[in-house]
Amino acid sequence: MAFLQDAPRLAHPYRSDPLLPGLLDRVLPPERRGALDADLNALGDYALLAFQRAGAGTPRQPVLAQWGPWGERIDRIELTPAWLDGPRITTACRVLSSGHADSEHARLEEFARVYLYHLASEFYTCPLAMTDGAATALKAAANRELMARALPHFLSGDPASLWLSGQWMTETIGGSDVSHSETTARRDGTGQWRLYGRKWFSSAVVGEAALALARPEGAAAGNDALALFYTETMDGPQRRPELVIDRLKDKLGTRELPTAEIHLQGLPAWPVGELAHGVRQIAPVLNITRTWNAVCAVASMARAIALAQDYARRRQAFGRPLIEQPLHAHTLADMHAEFAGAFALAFEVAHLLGRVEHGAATDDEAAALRLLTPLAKLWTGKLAVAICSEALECFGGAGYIEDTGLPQLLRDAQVYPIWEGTTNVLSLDSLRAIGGGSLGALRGVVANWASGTETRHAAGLIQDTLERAQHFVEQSAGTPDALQAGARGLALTLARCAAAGLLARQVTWSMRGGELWPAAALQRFLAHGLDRLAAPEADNTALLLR
Ligand code: MFK
Repeated sequence: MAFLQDAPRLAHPYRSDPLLPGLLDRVLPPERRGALDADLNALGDYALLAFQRAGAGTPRQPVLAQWGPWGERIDRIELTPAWLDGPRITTACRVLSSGHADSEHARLEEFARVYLYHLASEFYTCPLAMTDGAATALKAAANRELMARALPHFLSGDPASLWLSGQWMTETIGGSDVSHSETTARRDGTGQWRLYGRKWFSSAVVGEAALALARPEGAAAGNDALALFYTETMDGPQRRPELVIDRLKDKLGTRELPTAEIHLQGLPAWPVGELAHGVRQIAPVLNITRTWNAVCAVASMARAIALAQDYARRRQAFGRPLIEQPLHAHTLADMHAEFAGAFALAFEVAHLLGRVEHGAATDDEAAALRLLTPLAKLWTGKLAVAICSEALECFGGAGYIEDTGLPQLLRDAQVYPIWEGTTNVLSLDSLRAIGGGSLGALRGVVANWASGTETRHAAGLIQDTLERAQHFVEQSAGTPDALQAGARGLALTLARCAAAGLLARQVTWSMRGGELWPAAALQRFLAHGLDRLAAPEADNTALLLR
């Protein structure tokens, strides 16, 4: 019998996770920590089941049926099994509702669930993220009527009454720049607002509600005049006829997620707040979904590394297992160190979000969160692609073969740096936050994380790098183009400094338990460098873009 290679096996994603249980043990009060275990174990079990199911069957994709047998318009989407499981798993394990519980730890507990559920859910987490964002935006707008109507559904504990919400911003004319949006809102004879237009990327078209940007009829041009509307898509069991699904997108990855192009032909809608400044009103959705994006990106990294490491123990080459080959082991360790930093940053943002929402954070922490959110999103998005790509390489040719399931990790990861704002748009959002005074707050918060006596060297490096970042901002203040050109380098530098500060805090925490990995992760992370600043004097862009 010819040699047959063992496939990589997945250990229990919760009980075997190298980072999550330890973080929760450290930061949650014992009674909350204990109460969380049942849901996290169940989500880990489900993730294992989904992994086995994916290995055993042919991948399925959603299918849009636009017409019924007698010629009627139906726009029905057949979903994959994981998507059909979605409402039951979400409600049984309180994936969404836990984040809105009355505790400063609620968001951390929510995102621990998201981390475990994400890959098994086949990106059902995407509409969950938007639903979470919509719930948060309705609360921020203090729109009591819409809150009373929608929140019991968005945060439902019953799969039969769970509603998903979309977030309809992007149009053919723009996704990053929404100022020329063409969707209009008009009142009908009864005074009811109705939406008319075309939305170009709708990832929750199977949902029952949506938040949509539209220009009230007669309003001025430009972004300030856009308003935010809440709308519902169903009339009992039927999709409303004023919502037409044109087609599903043919995407590089996230293929189980039915992303649609839609037309709105008079869909009834209600203003969320004032009939202007819709971008400001939808900003809470953006910040929530960007946090989901960061946590889901680290979930992809965790899966890629877990499989690559398991395989390295099973695969022999040149006389010994890959894990004993120094260069291969070194490569895996590099991946681990970056992942540890990314995990720490994504979960700190999640925890801080809950602490800010419940008034348990300092003013500096609240201001830092505004900056840390885009930083976490943009850095983890890029890193997920790099780590998934490196992980595929760890399997050699097998990593490039579809039915191993491995290429999907990379195809899916490519979405993280794109949706919810590209790396460059998020870098510009970081400048927006810095313009609001967040950098000083971030520096204070990071210095506090790295203030342990065992991490003085790291603290010094972080502080020097942050000093250079601040200098870059001050030096470029009078030249907006130079500031913008350097925004990505600045953002990556700040993200790495924040992650290093959190790894330093982990070293301090580990002193009592005698754990050695945090110091190793910090050392390796620092060796990869913190500074990604672009030197303005070295800018030769114009010469290259001839
Ligand atoms: C599995 C993981 C889950 C992920 C879910 C994935 C869902 C996928 C589907 C999508 O991709 S949906 C499309 C997502 N689209 C975006 O993320 C849009 C990307 N573009 C931006 O983010 C632009 O920066 C933006 C549209 C916000 C620019 O709009 P404007 O109107 O030119 O911005 P402007 O004038 O600077 O800001 C307007 C107001 O919003 C300002 O407040 P004020 O009116 O009080 O001055 C800003 O401060 C505020 N603002 C903007 N971004 C903010 C924010 N406030 C807080 N946080 C932010 N991030």
